[in-house]
Amino acid sequence: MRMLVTGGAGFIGSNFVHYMLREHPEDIIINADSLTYAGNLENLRAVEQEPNYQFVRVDITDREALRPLFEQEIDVVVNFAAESHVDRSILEPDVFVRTNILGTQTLLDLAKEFKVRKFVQVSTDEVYGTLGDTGLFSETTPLAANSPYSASKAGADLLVRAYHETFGLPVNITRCSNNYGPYQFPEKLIPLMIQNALADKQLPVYGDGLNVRDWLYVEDHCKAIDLVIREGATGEVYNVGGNNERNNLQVVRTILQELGKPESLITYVTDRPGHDRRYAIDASKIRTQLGWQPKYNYESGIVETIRWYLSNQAWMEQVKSGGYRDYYEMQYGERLGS
Ligand code: NAD
Ligand code: TDX
Repeated sequence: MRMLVTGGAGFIGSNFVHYMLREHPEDIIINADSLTYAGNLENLRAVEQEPNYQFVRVDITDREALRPLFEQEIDVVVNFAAESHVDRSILEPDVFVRTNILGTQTLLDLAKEFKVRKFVQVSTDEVYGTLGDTGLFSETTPLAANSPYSASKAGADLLVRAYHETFGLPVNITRCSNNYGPYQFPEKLIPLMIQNALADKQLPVYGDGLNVRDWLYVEDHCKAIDLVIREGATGEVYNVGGNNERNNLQVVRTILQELGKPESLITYVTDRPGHDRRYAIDASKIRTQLGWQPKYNYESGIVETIRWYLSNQAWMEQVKSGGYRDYYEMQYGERLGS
């Protein structure tokens, strides 16, 4: 199978590339990523020489630059490429609309033209909006996005649906809850708090710290996407989540305990505008219909993740200093004449 993976240099995308090369060495992975601030080829250094792996620097809104990739007879497109941070979407919505909506539409057009066998859109539980103290998001929960980020993801989901209904494009959409694990950009809750705690800096907790997220180890998300690629019924949406609801304070306290740092570092700051209170996923469809099961439990997964960041301080320093961005030039600049 020849697979075009977009956004493969980001957090989940790079974990997915590692997962697929390990689990399906017979497949060919083409990683198409424009390397925004969130794209980091250091994440993929260990696999860059693999004969069945190829990296191409390309923006998913650039139709003509993408075309030669589709001419290589792509079987499956998995679209991870996105602007993914809610706080940034509040400051700068434009780029979210451009990449998440127009970029997805560009890929859909090419997938249709080149008759790919499957298009998998990696979406998020945030498209459903927010929950109160009870209830779960199912695949039939109405879309009610609250941030420019989630609105752009919801817009993309509707386009994916429309290309199926109107043009018969074979699609699937996955909607996963919050992921944690290695290679997450340190703007997101868990790596940000780990970094601040290690440096004895304040930990900025939004609002009352009681917003709830349903945490899933990134590899379990990758496993779900792999299953959907191979066995997902055409046109279907699959929710993915591990029933690990924790409020933000609980997450932050676990980090402090594991690092032996005092709770006095916790600092309550002004809330995120439009801050969704609670996400929780009903994943019974993918569990019963495709037999998906998460492998990691939250208690051990979060500790493993904290230890990963501890033993990969060089990675973190490069990300924080922006040094990782030089890597592309060093590795590819001369070869590509850029
Ligand atoms: P990320 O921000 O870490 O990575 C995004 C990647 O996309 C980066 O490598 C970036 O360079 C690339 N990219 C951005 N704009 C691009 C463009 N115009 N053209 C080509 N590449 C571009 O994001 P992530 O956390 O790995 O999320 C990946 C996907 O999964 C996103 O679609 C996100 O909505 C979805 N998702 C994330 C989570 C989560 O908890 N992180 C949960 C559910 C769904
Ligand atoms: O400094 C912070 N302080 C804080 O209290 C940050 C960065 C976050 N938070 C809170 C906000 C949220 O309630 O922690 C929670 C998690 O925040 P993020 O890590 O920004 O994730 P979230 O907004 O839940 O969105 C994530 O999950 C769904 C991903 O970033 C999305 O890409 C994915 O779709």
